[in-house]
Amino acid sequence: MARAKIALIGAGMIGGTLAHIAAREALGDVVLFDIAEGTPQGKGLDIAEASAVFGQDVALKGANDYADIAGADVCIVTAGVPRKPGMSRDDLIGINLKVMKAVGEGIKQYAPNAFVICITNPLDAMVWALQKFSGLPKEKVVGMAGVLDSARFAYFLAEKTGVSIQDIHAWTLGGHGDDMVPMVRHSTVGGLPLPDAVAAGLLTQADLDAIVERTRKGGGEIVALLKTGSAFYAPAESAIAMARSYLLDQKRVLPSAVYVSGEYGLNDLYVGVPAMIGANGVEKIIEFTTNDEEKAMLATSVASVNGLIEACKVADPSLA
Ligand code: A3D
Repeated sequence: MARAKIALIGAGMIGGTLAHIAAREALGDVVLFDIAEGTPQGKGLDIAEASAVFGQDVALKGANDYADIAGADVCIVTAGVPRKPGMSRDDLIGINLKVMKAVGEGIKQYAPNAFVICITNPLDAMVWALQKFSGLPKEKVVGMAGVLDSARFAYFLAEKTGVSIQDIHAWTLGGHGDDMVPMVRHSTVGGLPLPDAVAAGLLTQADLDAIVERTRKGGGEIVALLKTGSAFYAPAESAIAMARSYLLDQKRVLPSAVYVSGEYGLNDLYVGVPAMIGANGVEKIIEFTTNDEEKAMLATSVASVNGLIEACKVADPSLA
């Protein structure tokens, strides 16, 4: 059987890391596409040379022409600009919306059957716009944010409790902004929901509150440290988990920005919810029970996402 073809639209920090991981685990042949000349070719060649050491038979190619993504099974989109210190994700709309238009048209023309994972910020609005610009089915266009935000939540819980990261399951829902919703009652340490983990003395309520806050600001913490860009290792790992679930029909339930039609009482937007990803793309949305407090937090987060979508419609009236 032919190897899968993975097109990485954007060959910057996340794009290069995606290429490295995809090649190392032989998830498929990789095309790195970017408007910058030389960068995708250089990164592709560097990783191809590394394949002689890590021993996988995969092809890597750098490209500046959308024709090279033809027939891709998966497209992962990181094209655009990342945050600098002092910027919010929302400050990126002006530039990145134009980029999504070009990318959406390229995917529509050359890879209309692909499963598309958007990472470009502000995430929930950009994936919404990318789906519109590409015209691909909504279940085949998703955004990566929840896997990353939940990974940060899980890591902070592991660090505080000393429990193996493998035995922690953490969930964040809502938009990918500072008002995201870490789901405390649905997240577990060693099988214990977090309120029970506090009662059992694995961490204090103050620890938990601080971890929730740190999770919400997790992206900004890395931006402040790096100074020249935003996180890339954990975002790349997170998108690969989503691509793997699609390519291998794993049907993993991963918090993802997906198009909602009535789930959680929400309609006609992309927002982070637990989604089962398999060979057909988003195959099911899992609805957690939500109490009044969680509903209110979700409503605040959704209001932010809707605000970004409205800003996109103003910036590009063809989206209205
Ligand atoms: P960076 O290293 O700057 O790479 C972006 C690449 O996009 C550069 O190589 C550019 O040349 C390229 N590019 C710009 N315009 C175009 C275009 N029109 N067509 C093709 N390529 C283009 O950024 P990065 O890889 O660190 O981050 C990429 C995006 O991901 C940014 O928007 C970040 O804000 C976002 N991001 C999202 C998350 C989420 O969890 C959602 C996390 C981290 C970063």
